[in-house]
Amino acid sequence: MLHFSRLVGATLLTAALMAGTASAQTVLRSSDTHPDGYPTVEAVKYFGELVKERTAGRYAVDLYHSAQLGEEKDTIEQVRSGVIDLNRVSMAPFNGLIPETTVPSLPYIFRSEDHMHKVMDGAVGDQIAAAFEQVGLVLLAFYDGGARSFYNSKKPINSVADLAGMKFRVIQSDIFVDMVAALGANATPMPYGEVYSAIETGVIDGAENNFPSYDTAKHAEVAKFYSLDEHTMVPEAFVMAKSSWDKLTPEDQAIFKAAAKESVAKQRELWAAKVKESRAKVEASGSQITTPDKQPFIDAMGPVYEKHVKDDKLKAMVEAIKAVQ
Ligand code: GTR
Repeated sequence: MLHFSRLVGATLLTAALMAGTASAQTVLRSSDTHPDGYPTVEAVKYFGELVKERTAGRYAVDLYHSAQLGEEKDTIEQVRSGVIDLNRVSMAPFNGLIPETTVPSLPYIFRSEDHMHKVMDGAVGDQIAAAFEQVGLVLLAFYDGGARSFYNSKKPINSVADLAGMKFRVIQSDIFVDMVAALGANATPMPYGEVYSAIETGVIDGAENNFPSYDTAKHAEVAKFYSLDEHTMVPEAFVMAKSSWDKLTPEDQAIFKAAAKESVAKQRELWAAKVKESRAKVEASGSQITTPDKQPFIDAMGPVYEKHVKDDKLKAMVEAIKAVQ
């Protein structure tokens, strides 16, 4: 009897505690296409820990990795409409929605990773971040996405001419479609999750991405030829639904901003290590890496700039980026 009442008491106490926690804590759902352990996933988890600690548990982040909430384009709609609170996505799928995101997605716009960091941490980065508000989002952080290069199942690529007539999956952005066309190849935009089987079944010859994606999405298993042409260096975006953001007090908004900023430093560190690790891994498993001369690739990009950098605002942004030393 004594035992029974103790048990009931304990159960009631647990239930009360759980109810207390549930009502006091807002759990924010965040999406990422990458698997657990990927630098962007780990950076958002770190952000969540900081937020939880600094709001004394009033906020927590529940991260759905591996595209559990859908492919990038769909999750962008979900976060815009407030169905999910947070999302970590590439900036390229925003190109059609937010003109300012076009600029950092342009081929060979950045001279180096260091140049990209200086731009995104400076005035142009602030301008791009502010533009996210146009589509109902608050930009919390830009993360590293490294340089994207072509890979394929057919042959080593040593020059622009080697790409002629080949079929590549590209990320869902017109800039990428036009870039591939300017190089004499054909582009098919498709969701990330469909790329592996599209290469395996020969629907496409290859795709383009950084080493960590090429490795963790297992594309290296089906496309052994990786050419380090490094055509783009599109930063990743970590965004929050404006509707969720507006529910935060100004003090909590400051906590979120600071935590996001700290997660950037963490992500950059994790990223640099992951690029090395993934490159070593794919080389060990038989990928053949070629390093074509980049200049002819750069020279072929005129039509892409002409088509996508038309108005004065974007032209000024391109000039401002070039001026950053
Ligand atoms: C990766 C990026 C993902 C996704 C993917 C893709 O580099 O981190 O967010 O955009 O590329 O090509 O779909």
